[in-house]
Amino acid sequence: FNQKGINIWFSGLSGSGKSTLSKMLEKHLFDMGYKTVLLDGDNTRMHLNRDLGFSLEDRMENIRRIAELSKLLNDAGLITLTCFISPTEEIRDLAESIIGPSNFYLVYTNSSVETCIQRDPKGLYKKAIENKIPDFTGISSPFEVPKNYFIEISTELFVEESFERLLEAILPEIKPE
Ligand code: GGZ
Repeated sequence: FNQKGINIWFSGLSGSGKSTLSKMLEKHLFDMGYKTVLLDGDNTRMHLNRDLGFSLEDRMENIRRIAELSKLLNDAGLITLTCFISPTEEIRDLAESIIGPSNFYLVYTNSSVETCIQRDPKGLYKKAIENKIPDFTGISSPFEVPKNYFIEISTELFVEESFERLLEAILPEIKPE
């Protein structure tokens, strides 16, 4: 069927649930027959963006490339799910302007820094607090809360509940014409 190639852009702190939610959503859409691509730091910072670090300048370039890639995939009719901290308004505005406002759905995964520190699945917050990782978002590098978004998901709730809310919001947007 003729699907709309849109982008679902997850923004939030490390450990705020971007990957968990986006993977659940991708699986659900795939099972419904949609063609999707999931992009995150794990599959892009090692390769396409391996020359980039975590200064605000490098994050901006990281997001610029991801948004350009998403745009190409969206134009080919694919639904992209992109999971990047994308910590500032300027960075998110850049992504939106490249992808195009009508195809850009910002999902803000909202967890407090305290909750993320408690979860800390990779031990990165601990290292950042000990000054072993510089420019760490939420500790030594800023995260600006998005002013505008398609949906805000508080990931302090149960994950199933968060996912159901997200799905309910997204499905009407991607219904084939
Ligand atoms: C933030 C960092 C940093 C620093 C390494 N700050 O939880 P993770 O490990 O798997 O996800 C984080 C990922 C963030 O990369 P993004 O490309 O999403 O960032 S941005 O959108 O701001 O460009 C984290 C890991 O990389 N990581 N060092 N200093 N996260």
